[in-house]
Amino acid sequence: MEWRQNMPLNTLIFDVDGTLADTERDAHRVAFNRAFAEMSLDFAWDVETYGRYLKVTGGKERLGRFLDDHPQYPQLSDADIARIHRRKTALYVEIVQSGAVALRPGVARLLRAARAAGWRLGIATTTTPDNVQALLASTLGEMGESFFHYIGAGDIVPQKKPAPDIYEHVLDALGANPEDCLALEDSENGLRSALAAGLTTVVTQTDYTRGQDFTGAVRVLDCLGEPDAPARIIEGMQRDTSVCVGLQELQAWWEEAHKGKGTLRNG
Ligand code: XBP
Ligand code: MG
Repeated sequence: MEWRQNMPLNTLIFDVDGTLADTERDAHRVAFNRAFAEMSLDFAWDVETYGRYLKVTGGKERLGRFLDDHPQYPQLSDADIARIHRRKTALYVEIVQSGAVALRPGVARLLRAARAAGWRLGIATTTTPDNVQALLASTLGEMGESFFHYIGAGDIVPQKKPAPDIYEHVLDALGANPEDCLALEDSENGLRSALAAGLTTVVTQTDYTRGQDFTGAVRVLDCLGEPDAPARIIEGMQRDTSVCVGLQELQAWWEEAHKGKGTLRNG
């Protein structure tokens, strides 16, 4: 489309877990284990086990898969899993409200810059809406949610990441064309979801997602960085250079991707 060619990037869509904040190991995992203990379930997830089950997106789905793989434990109905998961959500919210979870480096800076520049902001996440609300309030203040024009979360779509559903849903709600947007993700499942929805994607990896296949991302970084503690580009053009990711960098990478340059290829 000719008219689109000179249109700048104007919309960012953020993943939550792993991208806005490093929530999995010390918040979600801990909340699951507390719920399991309260319900007298005879198992707990250590850091390594939880990391393996992160390939299953969605807390209820994750627990279901774990039980499928461990027939020695009592098999729970979907209703039981949903009940345990509701309790896990309440415990997660308590952890977040205690102030135990911070935004990753550069996230608040980038959100503020995007807002000041009039860009649209969205969230596309697999996690439960209550979790997102609690995280935004505890890290950005009571008005945290107002940074975002639309928040798409959890069971609002039939298929979780790596299916494109949640990104397609958020694009639809924002009335945005994928070509005008950029997604920020931390995981292979998230990247697959964003790419399948047609989005240029930047990955900020975590300890849990390091080493995953990020083919198709326009850049993979260790974080977004701050002026006094820049991020490192791990994969993609300018590899091994330091950068503090701002709107200019995102704009330049997005343009590269649109010109068919810059995205990681297999091998
Ligand atoms: C991460 C997930 C979620 C969380 C747990 O979502 O897959 O399942 O691990 O949250 P994303 P729930 O990276 O898309 O933010 O227990 O509420 O599912
Ligand atoms: Mg994630």
